[in-house]
Amino acid sequence: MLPKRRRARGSCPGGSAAAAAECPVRFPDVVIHLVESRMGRSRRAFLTRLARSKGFRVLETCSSEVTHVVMEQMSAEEAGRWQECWAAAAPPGCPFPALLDVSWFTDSMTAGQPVPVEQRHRLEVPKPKPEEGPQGPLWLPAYACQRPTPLHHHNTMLSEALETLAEAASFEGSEGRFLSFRRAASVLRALPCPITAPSQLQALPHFGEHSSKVVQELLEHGLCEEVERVRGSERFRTMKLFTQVFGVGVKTADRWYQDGLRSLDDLRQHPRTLTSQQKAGLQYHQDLSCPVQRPDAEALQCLLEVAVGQAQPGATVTLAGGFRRGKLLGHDVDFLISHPTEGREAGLLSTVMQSLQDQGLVLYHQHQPSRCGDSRHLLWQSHTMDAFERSLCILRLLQPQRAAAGSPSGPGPAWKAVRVDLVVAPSSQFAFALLGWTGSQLFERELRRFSRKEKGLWLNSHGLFDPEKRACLPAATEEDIFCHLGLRYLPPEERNA
Ligand code: DCP
Ligand code: MG
Repeated sequence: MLPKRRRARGSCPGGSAAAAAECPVRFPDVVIHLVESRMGRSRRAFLTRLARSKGFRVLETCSSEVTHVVMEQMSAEEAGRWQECWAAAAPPGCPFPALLDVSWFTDSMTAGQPVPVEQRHRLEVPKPKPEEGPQGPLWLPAYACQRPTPLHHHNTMLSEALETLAEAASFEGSEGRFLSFRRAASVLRALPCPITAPSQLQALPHFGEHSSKVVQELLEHGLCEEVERVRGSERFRTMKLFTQVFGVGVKTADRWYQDGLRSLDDLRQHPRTLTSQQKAGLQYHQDLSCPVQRPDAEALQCLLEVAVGQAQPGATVTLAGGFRRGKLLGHDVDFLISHPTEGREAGLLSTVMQSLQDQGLVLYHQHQPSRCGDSRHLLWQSHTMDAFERSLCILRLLQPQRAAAGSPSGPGPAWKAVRVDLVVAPSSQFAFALLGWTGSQLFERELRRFSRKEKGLWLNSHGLFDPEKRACLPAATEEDIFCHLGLRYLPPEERNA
């Protein structure tokens, strides 16, 4: 038998984790995943290194490649729930991996090779009883791109609390805390049922002590003191107000806050150097702070299609961002403009903007020229911003129904200001641009992290690069990209991470 607990450091026969990971794979048909729940993190790390040092392939995350899932001290019910969650997230038609007790693992380590799976190694998994709600630990894959996240979910109050803490952390420039809370909130959004007991969190990824404590407090008292304190604080409220202004990021908002500014009137009255974008953001703030509605997005698409079609016949306008994910409200509307013939998209945007200006529809716009050169070079650059030509606009959207007499909301202005992003993508990069601009932001981030860490591939809105082969992987559709990454395809409505 293997020692139950040993110090992770120095205990691996293969030396360091890096050294063990470099051991050649001797049994390519066997891919092991060790379930951390119950086993514990350090023991799992030890067993992973041990297996790798003996030439076994062990994956940190349970992908469709895994053939043997090894669990320790999990009850049959827990293993059953794990299997249900796995089935919900796995690609259709993907065979179930064998669910095995750690005894199969220890027998294999002793033998120095995978031993045949016998009945005694298999975990008995009870048939699910649909009338019983889950009470024990739930399980989900670690990366948001490995699991569907619908728009409407079962844990809104809990996820909103964690998102508040994530936002507050981002206001303090604490990237690590921001991501921890944001990832935990995203896990809650993806769960197939409401959380009703803290014990259900035990096996979920990204639930550290702090996030678990917040959820526990909410379940027990209906309120979390820390979250309430943050929401009521002057700092949080002011930072939220300022960062919602078009063109204002966390750093600028923080500087204003440190200067003692607290309201938009303070900004307007205080003599200071606002960028032209921020001036426009303040000028139209009242309209821009009201969410854009789906019919507005559809109306904008119609008028853009006309302008784009006139500028270059055959050119396309595709709705991206939150509205493509099925949201009914958004803070802006994101469109991709392209043409099936590569190169014909060049020059299109300035003609379209001129046409919109001639119609009196442009309240503000900032043009950013394309910084695309060699697309392979683009894959080496920072992940945060792509290099497509774009126009960040505030458009005047006509609202005939509001001006009409007898409108239920009474007479109102005949137009409203709406934030619109127009992005031009050449057809060879269109699938990557569409995937990158559909979001959600966390989904994109997780997809890139998954590509890099799990597949060794670099993904951004321009392409997918294999640094070993020094080659770009072509994709005509989003499905092609998921396929390159070995992921089950998730339609936009399931990317609301
Ligand atoms: N995007 C990204 N990283 C950024 C900005 C954007 O990955 N730093 C991608 C993902 C977003 C999409 O572009 O979903 C559009 O950005 P938005 O900020 O408009 O986000 P959404 O459209 O998702 O939300 P909203 O409804 O608030 O507009
Ligand atoms: Mg958007």
